[in-house]
Amino acid sequence: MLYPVSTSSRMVSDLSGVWDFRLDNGNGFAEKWYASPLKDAMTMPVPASYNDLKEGVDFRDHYGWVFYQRKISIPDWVRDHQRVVLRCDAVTHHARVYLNGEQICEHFGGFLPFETEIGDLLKNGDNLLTIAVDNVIDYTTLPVGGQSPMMGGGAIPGAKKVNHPNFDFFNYCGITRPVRIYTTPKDYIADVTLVPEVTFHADGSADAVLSYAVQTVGSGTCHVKLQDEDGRTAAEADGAEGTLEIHDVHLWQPLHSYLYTAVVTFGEDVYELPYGVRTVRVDGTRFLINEKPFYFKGYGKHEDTFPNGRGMNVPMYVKDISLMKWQGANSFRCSHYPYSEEMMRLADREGIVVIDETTAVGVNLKFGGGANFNGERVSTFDREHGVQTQMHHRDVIRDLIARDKNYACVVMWNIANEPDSASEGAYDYFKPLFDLARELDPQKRPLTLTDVGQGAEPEQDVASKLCDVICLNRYYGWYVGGPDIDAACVLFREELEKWGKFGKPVMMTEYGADTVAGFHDVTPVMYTEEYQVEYYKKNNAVLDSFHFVVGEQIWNFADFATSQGLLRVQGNKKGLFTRDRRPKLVAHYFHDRWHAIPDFDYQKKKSENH
Ligand code: BDP
Repeated sequence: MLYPVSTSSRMVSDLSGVWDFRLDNGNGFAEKWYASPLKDAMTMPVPASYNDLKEGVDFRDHYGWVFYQRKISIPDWVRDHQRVVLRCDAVTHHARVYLNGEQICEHFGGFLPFETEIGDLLKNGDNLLTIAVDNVIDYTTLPVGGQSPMMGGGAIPGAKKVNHPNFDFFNYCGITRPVRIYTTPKDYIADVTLVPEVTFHADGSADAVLSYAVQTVGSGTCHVKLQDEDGRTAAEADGAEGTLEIHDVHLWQPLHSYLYTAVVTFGEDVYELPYGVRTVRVDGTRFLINEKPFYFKGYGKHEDTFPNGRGMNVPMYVKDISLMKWQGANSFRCSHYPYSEEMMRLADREGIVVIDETTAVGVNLKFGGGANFNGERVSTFDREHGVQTQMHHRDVIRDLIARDKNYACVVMWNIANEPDSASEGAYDYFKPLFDLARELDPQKRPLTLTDVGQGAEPEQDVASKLCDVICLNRYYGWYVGGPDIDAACVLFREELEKWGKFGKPVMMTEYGADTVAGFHDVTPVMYTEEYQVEYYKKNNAVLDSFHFVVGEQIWNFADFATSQGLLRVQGNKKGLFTRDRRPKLVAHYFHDRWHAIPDFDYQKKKSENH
């Protein structure tokens, strides 16, 4: 799906601003709140999660539907000549959209865009747009909601109805990313796909052939021109499919971005797509970007700021990438859901390498006793009682790849975070999903799932069979063995040795320790800033001794909000930075470490040292 841009043939009208808002009291649909102006409406900004924007626990933890509303109008002359599309970038988790009281579309899943044509439905003058949003998560949704609290013990009699996330981040919801109206000519470009093939020469130069496909609707002729950053034409071709040959191509490199612009025309329609040329593949235990062995230095992140919640926060995206560069990082993972398109475009532009992730978090009913608490033992993939997410999981993979397939920054797809990957039924659940992703990605990027282990042998874990890169989330010295980090690291080393036997690259996609900023001790005790430094020094010493380890992404870039529980001190405190981006002691440790680790060839250096 194309990101909406203004060009000489297309207009974008952003509906960001203050909308009318009301929490459902159970009667919203029966009383047709979507059909007339909301009574007693509150104010609510779009885009943003609503949870932290008004006071009180009942508001923050509201369970169920809410209604957003505003007026929209489009000039007649635009509607006469152009196609008019309403696009929602993300509505968490389930949306019903109404125009003048009629439902015009519905969407499941809170982190990917959807759109619908409204040109023929609009009246002259004002039109009433209502978006009803449901935040309920359960065994059929991604992310998965449990039947009892994951973090805080069992539900008690009389407890009020709330969501029980089977994941460790606050269930922020609402219209979290922009809602826009955009126009195109009636005959239009529906999609553009570019796939690079690069020939590398001994002198360091390279030539590229880009295969392109333009999906169109209506009639017209198609032309594609590739401009370099100075606006010069690097290649051009006619037709809806073909190739573009770039002699002496300027490659997109980690931290050295270079974006061409593909200017696609079809009849009257013009679409412009920024596009970086690079290759990515796995070769034995190496992860190659532009044929050079890359070492991931970076983070698992969250879209989480105050008071936006998970709402788009472009200044913070820019700040975060600036902090990453300060620290010597080169990558992050979109844990645990697709990030906003603004962030993806920024990462492309800043040269930050991204592991792109689906919303499949919590596909694991074993967590902390988790959803099968209270004596109930349900296996995750039990056909009758377990999760019922596979169909939706397919949709998410399809829509994620459709949205992000052209980004150079995306080098790997993560199919799920910490699923119950060693249990019965896991292979039957995941094999078709991996097959689907391999089929749909035009660039055939590597695939992974971030693995939680739970004591199973690697052979029993579908990660060893299906993943191109073994990605491990491990907490040796925190959940496992803390505070005896040394003893825990012996186990860590033994486990890594086992994963190394598969001849695949291995990387850490999570490791960390909760640390409350300002807690200090000469003796590094748990939760102090000193402990976090010790934890990482010792874990990193283990990583540095294995040549097949291709990266370290720490957990987490910054402290973040989550469900309440005995292990969570006003949020998850594993950040290298606080929630407002102040560095903890460990941020300086990683600054020094990562500036000393090259982006490429670190594995070779490690082999030489051992
Ligand atoms: C992992 C999860 C992550 C959590 C983290 C933690 O992938 O979402 O926040 O552990 O416990 O299990 O901090």
